[in-house]
Amino acid sequence: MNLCRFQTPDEHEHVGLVIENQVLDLSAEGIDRLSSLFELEGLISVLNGLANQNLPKHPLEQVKRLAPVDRQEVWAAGVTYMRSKKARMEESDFSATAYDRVYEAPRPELFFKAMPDKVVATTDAVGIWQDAKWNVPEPELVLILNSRGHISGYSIGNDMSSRDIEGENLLYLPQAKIYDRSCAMGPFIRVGATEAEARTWAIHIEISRQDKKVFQGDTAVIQIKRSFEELAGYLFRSQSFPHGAALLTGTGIVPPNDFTLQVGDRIQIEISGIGKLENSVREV
Ligand code: DO4
Ligand code: MG
Repeated sequence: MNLCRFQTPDEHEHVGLVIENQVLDLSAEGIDRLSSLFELEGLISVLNGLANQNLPKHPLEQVKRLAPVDRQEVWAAGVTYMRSKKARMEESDFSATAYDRVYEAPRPELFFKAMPDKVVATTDAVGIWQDAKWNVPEPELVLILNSRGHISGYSIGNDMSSRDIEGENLLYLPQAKIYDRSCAMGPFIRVGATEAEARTWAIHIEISRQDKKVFQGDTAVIQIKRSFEELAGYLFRSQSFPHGAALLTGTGIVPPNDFTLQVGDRIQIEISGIGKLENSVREV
């Protein structure tokens, strides 16, 4: 089952349950926040009940999709795939040992990424820093966590990164990672899948420039070194999230070192159990 946030022409925000090519408007039942929905016990049976009611429907293609977070802080894990560790060790000489160590250490790398209203939805543009020379998308599985730290669902995220800023000095990581339009998420939140099922999913990215493919890459969720519980457990250790949190789980796809995004590029990220997140690129 897939949930989404969407906007109607009157600019009101709604919560929707996606059934085939239709969005069932849950706001008609007084459900106007995804974060509140994830606090419910027995979410799947609640959604099954709602699916059988005669709620207003909209064709999926005709609604403006919003990022599927409303009050959740967005965090990210890093260096959770061998590919990410190797790429980071290459981009920076004096930070190389930090990446090597964190990959093996009990404590994962976790960093703050975005407030929910700064997250870009599918079909909107992600941004590249105006003074960065080496910019890449990071296609990542997102864990949607409720206030108790339980996984309520999964989404697709893009942890946009400026590799030259990050590589120059590890202390610049927040600038390489946090700026306008540096995080995209969507198109849905997939609910009802177990961690074991999510670990069978494939991740695929394609980047095109003037309708020509300039990069494609693949990885598999099973390659993530740490369990989801371990990542979520560290995030919720000594920190509370009254509205829940979204946690990007790290990238396993890094384009070759001579690749950088350009304004106008199109990025498509697909995760087999969820769908496709599509964004263009603009300068910010
Ligand atoms: O340590 C830098 C960031 C790592 C990251 O974002 C990733 O591995 O996905
Ligand atoms: Mg990342």
